[in-house]
Amino acid sequence: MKFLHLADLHVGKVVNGFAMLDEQRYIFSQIVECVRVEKPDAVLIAGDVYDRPVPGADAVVLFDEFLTDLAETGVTVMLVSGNHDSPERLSFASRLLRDRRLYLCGTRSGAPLCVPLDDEYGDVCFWLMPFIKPAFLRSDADADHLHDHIHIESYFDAFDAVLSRADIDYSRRNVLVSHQFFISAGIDPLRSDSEMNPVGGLDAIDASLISGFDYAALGHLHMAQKVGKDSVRYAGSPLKYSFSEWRREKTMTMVEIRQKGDVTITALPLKPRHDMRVIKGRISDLLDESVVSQGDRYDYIHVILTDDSEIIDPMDKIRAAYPHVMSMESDNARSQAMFAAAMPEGGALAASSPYDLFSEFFLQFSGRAMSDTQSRIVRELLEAGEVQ
Ligand SMILES: [Mn+2]
Repeated sequence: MKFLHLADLHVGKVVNGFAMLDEQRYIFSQIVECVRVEKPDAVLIAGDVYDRPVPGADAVVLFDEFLTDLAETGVTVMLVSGNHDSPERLSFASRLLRDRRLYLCGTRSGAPLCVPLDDEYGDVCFWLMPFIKPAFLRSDADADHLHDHIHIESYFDAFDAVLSRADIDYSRRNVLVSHQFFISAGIDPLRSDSEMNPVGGLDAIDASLISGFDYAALGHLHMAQKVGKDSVRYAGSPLKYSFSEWRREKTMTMVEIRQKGDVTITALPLKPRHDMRVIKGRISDLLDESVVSQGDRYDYIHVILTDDSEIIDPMDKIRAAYPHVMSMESDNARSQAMFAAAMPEGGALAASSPYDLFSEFFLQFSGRAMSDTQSRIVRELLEAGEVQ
């Protein structure tokens, strides 16, 4: 059984004002070509298909083209919703499309959906688990399982409750497709700035919960990585969506499971049409044609200018040489002095209460102060020890 693991497509994403749609179209055609050549049995897409719950029309058109191209190769496609997706919209026509070997699993009802595929060694069961959070289960109208809800406080509880409804025979071969924040005890995950970060990591689920699967095809973290063991993996996004990833290469993950316990994992390179990179130096050097021509001038660029003197309209000048320049900062004697002046004294920070720190954070993040209700909730959570 051979399958391609993808995640975090974020179709329709706009990065620093630049629509990524053409980049996505380019990378999707590379993925389809890989499916034609490698002939996997299935393509798994582990959530965050779209960047927004209500994607733009052009994003829907592009994803429709991608699914159609994949279906034409004869491959089975399975996908689950991520935290960016609307579960209901993603499930549109899902029951009809199962006949076409397309499994769109946006919403959850009861146990996770099992899609069995067989090969010469028997069945592999693919368990499709859409993104869940504790509140989804607390509001669950599914009265049969009401006794579960009383104890559902954390993401771990919620995931555990749903998984325990599945009748999984771990002596056979099982693959999980899921979009959650899994962590392995004692190991810091690689995070990208383009992920949505709830404060404090309350969404983390210990990966021991899913260690019984022969492979866990995960979505949520945008950098490809394993979680503890090799067979529990994030595929990562197929494109770089923030400069925090600029030095890393993007891949898609091909997995082959033969007999139970015999798993091969291969990272296949993805080559973007235009890369994302950081350039640093004096503006006269960066604009020199011999420097510009060393790379693709249409790459998405973050510029760090080191000039000490004032430059008039630096962004316009940079853009003339690098049309896709996204952002700019200065790293010179002046900016270093300003940074030092803006840092609070160590003592001032230590003396602030957690509530004061949070309200300052909220103000900076949202541009307004907390409402009375919001500040009451935060105080209650802090007093209850839920947030530290
Ligand atoms: Mn994502």
